[in-house]
Amino acid sequence: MATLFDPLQAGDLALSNRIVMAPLTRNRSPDAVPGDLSVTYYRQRASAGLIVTEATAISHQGQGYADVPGLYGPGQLAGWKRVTDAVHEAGGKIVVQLWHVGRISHNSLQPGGGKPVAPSAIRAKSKTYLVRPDGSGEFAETSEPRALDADEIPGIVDDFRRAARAAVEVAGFDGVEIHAANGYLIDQFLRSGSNNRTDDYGGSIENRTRFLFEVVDAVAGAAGSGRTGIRLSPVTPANDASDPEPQPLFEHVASGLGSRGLAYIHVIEGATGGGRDFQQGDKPFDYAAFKAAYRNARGRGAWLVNNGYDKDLAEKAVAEGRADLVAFGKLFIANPDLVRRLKDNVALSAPDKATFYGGGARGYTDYPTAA
Ligand code: 8OZ
Repeated sequence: MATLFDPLQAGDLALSNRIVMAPLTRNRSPDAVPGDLSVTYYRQRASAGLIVTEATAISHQGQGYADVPGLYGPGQLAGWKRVTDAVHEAGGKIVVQLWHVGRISHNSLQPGGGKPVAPSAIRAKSKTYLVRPDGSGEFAETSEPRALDADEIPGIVDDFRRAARAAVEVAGFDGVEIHAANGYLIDQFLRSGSNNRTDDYGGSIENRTRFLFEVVDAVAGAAGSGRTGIRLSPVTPANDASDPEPQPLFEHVASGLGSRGLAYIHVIEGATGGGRDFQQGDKPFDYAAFKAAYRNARGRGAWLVNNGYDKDLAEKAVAEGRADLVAFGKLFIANPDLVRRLKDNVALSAPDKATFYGGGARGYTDYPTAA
């Protein structure tokens, strides 16, 4: 029977255990460049079987929050290279999460102060995080987006491709994770609540999933399919994501991914950071059927699950074969040596919410490792 502490080959990624550090936005990269503190933070957590970095913008247009990192400028890539070198020296593996926020942004963060872009000009009932000129943080309503012209879409796919290539060739990442979850650009195309297009990218499930598959093919072509994962959140309401019929939509996604040779599929079960049994539409989401759709389409990637897992639930999921890998978020914030603590049943530290977003070393690099 598999345990959390067994190694796993996920595509081209040879992982030393089944415990994954979930992507966690921390807003500590001024000018979108990860600095010394981020080098320390990720190095401290290198015993994870795999680190997925915080969401990282593929372009200036893909930015939606203050002080989140990017992958589109030389300083950003050099900053990340220092992070990947540190993680590799400590024996870890690290992939970067490729992010375009779409409508979850603010004019003040966009090139030329323009409107954020989206499948349709539908404003999200959601907030973003900005930093005031005096350095203090504030949550602000997301701005009204403009609908992308169909002829702008290939350029965004190219931005994903370029970021993926730079991530592995310049920044030294072991691979990339496509952020297709939590109500950001790819998810906005998927769901009818944010996509009322009448062209090839809207309407039918086939059309709403077109952008996702174009991005997957571009990224997998650039980084290598065995070094590419994808994150999905079939029912999350995060960032005003809504669709009354997630089951057929996400089963179509799962079967389309099956033939693409990806390293792993990362699934947020329920409401991101909230209830695991959260539901959209009139039926509970059937995660087993979703996974079966992937396997039936010859998908061989690792199945990575996330959301509210503790040691018990994680051990069960892996032992029963429901999952190959389990991602932990908040527990990794507060426990840099989470793998050892879970293995040896060492008490866990509790994370401090007040220091999740923004600030410096406090609540970021100062959580102790167990004696
Ligand atoms: C929390 C705060 C800001 C962004 C996500 C990238 O939900 C995020 C995020 C989370 O995927």
